[in-house]
Amino acid sequence: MWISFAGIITNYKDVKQFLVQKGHKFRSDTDTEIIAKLIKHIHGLHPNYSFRELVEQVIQQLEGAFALCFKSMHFPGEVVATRRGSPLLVGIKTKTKLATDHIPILYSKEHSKLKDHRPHGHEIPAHGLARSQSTSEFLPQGDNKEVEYFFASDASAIIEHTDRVIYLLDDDVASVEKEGVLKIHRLKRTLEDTHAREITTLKMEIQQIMKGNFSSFMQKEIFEQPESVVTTMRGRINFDSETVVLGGIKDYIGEIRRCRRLLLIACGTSYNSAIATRQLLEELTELPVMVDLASDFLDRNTPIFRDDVCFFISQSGETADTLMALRYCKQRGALIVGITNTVGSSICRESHCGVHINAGPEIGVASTKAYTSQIISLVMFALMVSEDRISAQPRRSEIIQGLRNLPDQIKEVLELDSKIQEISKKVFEKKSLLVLGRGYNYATCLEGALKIKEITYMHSEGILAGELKHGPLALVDKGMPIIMICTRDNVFVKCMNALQQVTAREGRPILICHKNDQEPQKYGSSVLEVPKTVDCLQGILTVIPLQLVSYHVAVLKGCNVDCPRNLAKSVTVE
Ligand code: UD2
Ligand code: MG
Repeated sequence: MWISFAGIITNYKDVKQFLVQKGHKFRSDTDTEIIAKLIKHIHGLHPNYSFRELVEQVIQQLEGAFALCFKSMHFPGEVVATRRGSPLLVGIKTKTKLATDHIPILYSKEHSKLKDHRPHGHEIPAHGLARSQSTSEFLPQGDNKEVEYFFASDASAIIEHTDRVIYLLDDDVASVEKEGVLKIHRLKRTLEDTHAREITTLKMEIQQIMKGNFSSFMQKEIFEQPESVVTTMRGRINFDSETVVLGGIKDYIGEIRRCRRLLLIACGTSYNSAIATRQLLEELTELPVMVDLASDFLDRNTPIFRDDVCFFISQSGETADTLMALRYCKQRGALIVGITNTVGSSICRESHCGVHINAGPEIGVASTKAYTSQIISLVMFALMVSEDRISAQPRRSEIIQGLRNLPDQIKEVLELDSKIQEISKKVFEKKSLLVLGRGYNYATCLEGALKIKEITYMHSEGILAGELKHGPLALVDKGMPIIMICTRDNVFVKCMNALQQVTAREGRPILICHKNDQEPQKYGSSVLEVPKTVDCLQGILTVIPLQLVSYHVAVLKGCNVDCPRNLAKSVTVE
């Protein structure tokens, strides 16, 4: 059985328990496996059911939101796909024109759940068409009857193959049977049914479909963050019981708790996500945490031990330096944990275990939503490791509730967009831009400055506010553009101190601070107010304004936002 699954099965535990009682054995904790075992179970009860009928039975037992695609060695050459709550479409590619632009829906005769005897193969076609008629209509005209079908969640995945698609509705069951004919079935006829699914011709360009209403992928991805952070957490955090389970790590948690130290190794933005979470990892795991740039780590021939746990963070899972550092640590017997966005990537394959950040494909070269999802993945890891520490419970609870509110707060930050565009107009012609902060916001400074360098080609530097008096203060005068992050956390007083040093030298920083916090605001030339969250999550809300600053400055300077010069999405060359 081959199943492609997107979404979540909410009654997964009940179904699993039922199947275990029936004697089925499970190899994983994935909801994909319960679907496979369920269809196997029903097939055992009803060996005469067609593939499509089996799938119809399966989805009646499932609750949740899903898009599913099935193949089986018992039904060679057949595919069945269905959806509920998650998008699914069928792309159709033929050599010649199709005879029709709609496909009628076939209604299976009413049958109750798992009923034993039911008439086989009785379908009531819509509009009283004879069954053969309704399906043969769908074949391509002419001699070449070759048809290819593509099943995908999004048109962008198939547009390079065909521009003709059928968008399936909830509980539609689409099947391609042996003769290559596509049929769409529904179990029951309901009043609002349209009796046919239209074949839509996608008129937009590939890029446009994928970008939607945004001018670039980067902008789209920035604005996707209220949703991408949710998909990162989906199925992993239970906000009511305040439990966190990372399916890919849980079998290794004992070994991780007993380790000597944690090493986080990465490049660029992924490295910044390690900086962003280091403090929380130290706090919740009570382990020493080392953070390294992969290239520097390799240059140093760093000592690595069998009881080290090494994390390798990479959006693409192919970053060459990170991968080489992984192999170096693996050879020395350390436990290798991947944090990747790409299923099946090299880092994912070569790691012992890991977390898929599930941020969705990231196409813009400058990473945005992957960064926030990397942070959340590492935070979830810290929460999971500390689950058994009683003294950590109030802190864990505060963070989990913080994560729950994060999507709405990100939306609020995104509403600053037009204000940020105005601010960008004031700085885009400048030579340089300093980003100052400390504590949990230090990573935001590094990441903000990296975004600005990367896509606007302007010099920018993230500076730890604690280092100001050891050199960087010399840069400050009234002409130097500065962004400063100053939120109410345990380093707020120190930040205010740095802010005053800057203003004493006639610096007029753009401030990122908490909503309605008057104290820092009086020192700013302009202010970007963000909602307050738990200190260790604040960096997610403070980095978004900087992602937007870099985006708007790049647009104002006429730079290619998605493909900055000299840079590639996945850095696989040495
Ligand atoms: C899995 C399924 C998900 C859903 C869920 C239900 C996959 C890819 N994910 O998600 O679709 O069914 O279960 O509970 O099928 N891994 C590495 N290195 C990495 C990243 C991951 O080895 O860099 C491993 C990881 O240890 C695990 C597997 O890949 O064995 C899947 O990781 P995941 O994070 O997608 O796992 P999970 O349980 O959230
Ligand atoms: Mg692996």
